[in-house]
Amino acid sequence: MMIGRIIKLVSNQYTVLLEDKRQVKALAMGKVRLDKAPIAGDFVAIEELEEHWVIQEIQPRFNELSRPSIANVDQALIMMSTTAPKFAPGLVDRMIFLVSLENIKPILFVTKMDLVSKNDPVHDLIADYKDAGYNVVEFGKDRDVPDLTYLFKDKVSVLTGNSGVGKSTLLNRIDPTLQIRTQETSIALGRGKHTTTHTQLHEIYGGLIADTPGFSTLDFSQVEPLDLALSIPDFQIDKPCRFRNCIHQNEPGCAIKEAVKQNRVSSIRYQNYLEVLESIE
Ligand SMILES: Nc1nc2c(ncn2[C@@H]2O[C@H](COP(=O)(O)OP(=O)(O)OP(=O)(O)O)[C@@H](O)[C@H]2O)c(=O)[nH]1
Ligand SMILES: [Mg+2]
Ligand SMILES: [Zn+2]
Repeated sequence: MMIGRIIKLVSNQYTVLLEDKRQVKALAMGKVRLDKAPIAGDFVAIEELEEHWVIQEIQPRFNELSRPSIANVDQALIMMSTTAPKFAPGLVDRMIFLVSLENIKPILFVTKMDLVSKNDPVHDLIADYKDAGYNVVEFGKDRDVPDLTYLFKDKVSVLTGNSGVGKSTLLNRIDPTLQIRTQETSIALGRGKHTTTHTQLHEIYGGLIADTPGFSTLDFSQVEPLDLALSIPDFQIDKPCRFRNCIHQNEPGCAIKEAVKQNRVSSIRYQNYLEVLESIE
C-alpha cells in the first residue's frame, strides 16, 4: 500500500501523484466511493492489483471546499481583474470569508493591470486590501510574471475567481507546457464562458495549484455567524470587544465597529460582512 494525492479526476478515473513523484491512474473501490467519494487534493492509500491501481482508503481531510470539491488546501489565490470583468470587492470579500472559514489563507491576485490608467479608482480598492494586511500580487499582459516560488513551494493552492478574470492565462504564462484552455481558445471552439470545467492540480513552483471553474455558490446559509467573525483575518485585532461572542453587529462595546470608524478596519469589508450576516439570518 502506498500513499498518494489525487490531482485529477475525470468521471471515475483518478490521477494520483505518488510520493516517488510518479503519476498513476486509479479507480476507487466501491466501499470507498459509497462512504464519501474521493475528491481532488485527497490523500489516499493506493495499491496495485493485477496491473490496476486501486484506491483503498481516503485519509482524513484537514479542510474541504465544495463546488468545486477540493480537499487539504493551504491557501487560496483569489483572482479578480481590474476590469472586464469589473473589480468587485463584494465578491473578493465573500471568497475571503469562504476560505477563511476553512482555515485557508487568502492571497489576492489582481489581473489586467495593463487595462487601467494610473488614476483609476480600482487602485484605491486594491490598496484597501494591502492596508488590511492581505498579500496582493498584481499581474498584467504588459509585465513579466514575478517568481512566485516563495508563495507556492510545498503548498497546495486553489486558484479561484469568476469566469474571465484570467486564471488559466496566468497558469499558462507561468508554465507554457500546461497549455490550459483559455477563453480565446474556447471562443475559437465555439464555447462561451467557464472554459475551465473541472478541477485539476498542477505542479508549479514546487507546489500544487488547482485551476478551478470558480466557486459556483458563495453560500453562507450553513455558517455560524461567530465562526465567520472569528475567521476573517482583518477582524483579528488586539483590542477585544466587550463581549467575547460579539459578532460585531449591534453589540455595545464592539471594538470592530470602533476600528471601522477610525479607519483601522476596512469599512468596505465590514459592510460586506454585515451583508453576509443578513443573508445568514
Ligand atoms: N489585457 C489582459 N487580458 C488578460 C489578462 N489576463 C487574462 N486576460 C484575458 O482574459 C480572458 C479570459 O482569460 P482566461 O484565462 O480564459 O480566464 P479564466 O479565469 O480561466 O476563465 P474561466 O476558465 O472561464 O473561469 C482571455 O481573453 C485572456 O487573454 C491580463 O493580465 N491582461
Ligand atoms: Mg479557465
Ligand atoms: Zn465586536
